[in-house]
Amino acid sequence: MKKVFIKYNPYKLETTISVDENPFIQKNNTYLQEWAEDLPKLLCERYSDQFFDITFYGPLADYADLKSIFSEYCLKHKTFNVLLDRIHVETVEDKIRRLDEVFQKLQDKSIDKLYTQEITDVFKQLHNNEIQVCVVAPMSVGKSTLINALLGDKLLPSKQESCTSLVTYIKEIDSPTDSWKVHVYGRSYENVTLKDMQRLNSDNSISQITIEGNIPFISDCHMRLVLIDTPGPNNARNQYHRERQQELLSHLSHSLIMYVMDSTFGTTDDDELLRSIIKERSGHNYLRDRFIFVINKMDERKQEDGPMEKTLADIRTYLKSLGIVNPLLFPVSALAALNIRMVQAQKADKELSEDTRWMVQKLNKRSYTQCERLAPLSCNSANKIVAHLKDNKDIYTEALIHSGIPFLEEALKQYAEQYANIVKIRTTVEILKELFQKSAENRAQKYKKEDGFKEKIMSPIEFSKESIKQVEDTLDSILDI
Ligand SMILES: Nc1nc2c(ncn2[C@@H]2O[C@H](COP(=O)(O)OP(=O)(O)OP(=O)(O)O)[C@@H](O)[C@H]2O)c(=O)[nH]1
Ligand SMILES: [Mg+2]
Repeated sequence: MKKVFIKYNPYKLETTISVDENPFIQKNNTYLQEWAEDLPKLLCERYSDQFFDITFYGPLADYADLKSIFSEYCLKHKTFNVLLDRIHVETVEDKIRRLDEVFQKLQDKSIDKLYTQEITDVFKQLHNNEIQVCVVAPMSVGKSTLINALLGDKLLPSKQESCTSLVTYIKEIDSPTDSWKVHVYGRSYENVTLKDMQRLNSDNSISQITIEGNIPFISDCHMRLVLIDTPGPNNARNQYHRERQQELLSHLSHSLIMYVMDSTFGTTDDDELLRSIIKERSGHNYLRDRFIFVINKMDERKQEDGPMEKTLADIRTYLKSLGIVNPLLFPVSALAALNIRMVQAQKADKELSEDTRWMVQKLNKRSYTQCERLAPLSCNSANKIVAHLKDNKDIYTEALIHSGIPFLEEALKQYAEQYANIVKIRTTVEILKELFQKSAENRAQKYKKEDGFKEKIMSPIEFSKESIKQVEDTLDSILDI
């Protein structure tokens, strides 16, 4: 029997595994779930043993996943044996409580007043159970179509040329019906349709709206998903709208960016937009964790484009050059998924039904357009989706699987249920540290300028520096387990 010790810190994305006190695996920058499926096999191969006594030092939710991975392996390999135990670590709730204590401390005004409002905003976001997923891409890559596919409804306007001109927040609410309600500058309208949305989209006086309704794939999650549709860059209607869009992008500190590309990735438009978003987050660690990349329009691939793996590898190299290592890439065909769902919900007219049937046949026939193989999900999750959907056994469901959209939905669900709070805690710590840094610089400058008053202001500065240091140490310890 081998004794295995696994220490996993999801806040710092660090995993250390030792066997009989000798180092075995050290992984950074990935969640445990992304690779732990291979762990039983790795252990058996490396140690030629079938019996492991494992102690896990990490959060309960991750322990539960590890347990199910090992149980499954035991079922398939009858000679494999495992004992599993866990050492308790601070919970998400404990960490949020400690952050609240930091917030209380900050109220004593020893920190620069200049940043008080920003700090209040950061804490508001920490406590809100909304998860914002901001969909960003150059023009016409398929942002609105992708959101429609996730909603299973043609609600957001989309067309071949530049289309979306306002920022739309789509909030998941518990709703007994599948109708949508829109809020525009203090007014609300029920039963909103695509036509209403087209009208709002072409109204020059509006730059932002909120829609509420049932987002089917995530309706049983305790966190509230908010999808944000944005205009492609250069598409915001006028200077005012462009500024609002810029403002939005710079205030997305807590949101996940779902960045959409198509086969033209890396063009000037893409480059500029992505670089500007990355710049907003520069100085933040864990950059990779702030993005999901969606590679759309896979249905348009031709055989001569070569294997999809090659395209994804090229995108990985491109993103690495921008500082995003090991990104999550989901190849999809958003339009096909949307149309299939319209047909399945009997919302498609004759023309759309015919087009969809043709699309479905194409996706089912051409293996080089099929996305499910390359979705970065654990085999377990992927198999569950396929098994669940395949209950239907019709050609539309088969094509829906090939569209890759159900896999992206599962990843968003897992993010909401498992990772969002961790990312929120980590982001709160990072932003607070950044604000303190700025505050310290600000004070140092004041100190220089007011040279003549050195004596007078010396002690408050020293006091403040010390209290900032204390807060920073507490913040660092919150990211430990
Ligand atoms: N073949 C194919 N076409 C798609 C897909 N997704 C979107 N499109 C088409 O691409 C065009 C642009 O789609 P939109 O959803 O309007 O793109 P957008 O990114 O929201 O565009 P803007 O709002 O103008 O920035 C439309 O004609 C869509 O039908 C897809 O998966 N496959
Ligand atoms: Mg759009």
